[in-house]
Amino acid sequence: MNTKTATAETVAKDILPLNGTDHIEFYVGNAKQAAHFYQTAFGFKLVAYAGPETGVRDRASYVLQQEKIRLVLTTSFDPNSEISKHVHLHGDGVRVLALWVDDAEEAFRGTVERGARPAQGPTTLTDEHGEVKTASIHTYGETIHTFVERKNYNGVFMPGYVPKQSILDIEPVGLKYVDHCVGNVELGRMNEWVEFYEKVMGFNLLLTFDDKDISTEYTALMSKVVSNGNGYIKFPINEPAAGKKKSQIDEYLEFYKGAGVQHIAVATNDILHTVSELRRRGVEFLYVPETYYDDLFERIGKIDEDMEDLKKLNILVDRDDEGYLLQIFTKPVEDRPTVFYEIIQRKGAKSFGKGNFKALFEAIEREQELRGNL
Ligand code: TYF
Ligand code: FE
Repeated sequence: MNTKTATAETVAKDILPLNGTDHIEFYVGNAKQAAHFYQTAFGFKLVAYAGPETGVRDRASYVLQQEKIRLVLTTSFDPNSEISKHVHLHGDGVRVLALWVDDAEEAFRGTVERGARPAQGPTTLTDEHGEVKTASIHTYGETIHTFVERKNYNGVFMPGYVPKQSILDIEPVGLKYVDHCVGNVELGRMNEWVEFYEKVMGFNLLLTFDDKDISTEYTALMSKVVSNGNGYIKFPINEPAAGKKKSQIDEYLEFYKGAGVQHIAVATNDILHTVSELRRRGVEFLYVPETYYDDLFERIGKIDEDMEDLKKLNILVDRDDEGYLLQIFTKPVEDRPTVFYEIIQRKGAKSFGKGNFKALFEAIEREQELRGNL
């Protein structure tokens, strides 16, 4: 009875109500070319633009959308800007994980009061389509969270952006929404950031993976997954663990020059279709040996998909108490071994594919080895 009361109280006072991921902004060296890649390879549509033609003198931003997923690609013309410094240090990478809220001012006030380091105070942007309020706080590395309140806004993205359409007519690949975003943090700092999400953001610890769960013969990592009140936002946080050789997390930290976003998992309702389209369009995926499929049926039992189709596309499967999931991981989408994507289809499962960690991490290690980083 006590637990029930406690649960009801916890649900009743979600200290930071979030409606979902608003957008993810990358700072990049060449936004025009990156926008082309996300259109032709990943099936996103160009929907909005800001730059010199719209009165913005020092930068260009392209907004890409597929269903609920919105990516913003920003480049700077000023070598001394924060954007250019970010790109100089990290290469192309995620600067903003923007969260959709009903009250940006309150989200900012509350999180700062609970210990968040402010990045930008509440700002109101207006144009003929209405009003958007934003405010930002720092998280791990140089990554920030921007709270976006867009109550009555009916423009294409935000004030300051104009609608802009793809030149090419490209079919989407079936990507639906952001399932989770993973951060890599420095050795020994995972718990600090888990605490930040718990205390400052009101998130709950969902899952813990220690080095025994996920160490391969060579490398190891630790991971904790935090999630907000309604579960729409899930942030796994990884830190390197001592292994026999350099962890994949160490490799990321070395090349990203610090903590940052490691992978963005995007959901689909039809992973067979999505992955065959992505492959046809040139997206490269990690390779898992065919032996992975030898005992798959014994491990996960009966599933809707044809085993041969999964094997052909190299899609991984895992089961938990509630159902199963299908997932696959791209190679890094930059020259540095930093950010990559996960394509995930959930069929009841709420977990993250623990049963695939060994096969997955060995696949990553083969790539590390080719890069001379193992
Ligand atoms: O998000 C997750 O937890 C899974 C597993 O470097 C994972 O996608 C964890 C670490 C990693 C790659 C995948
Ligand atoms: Fe993941």
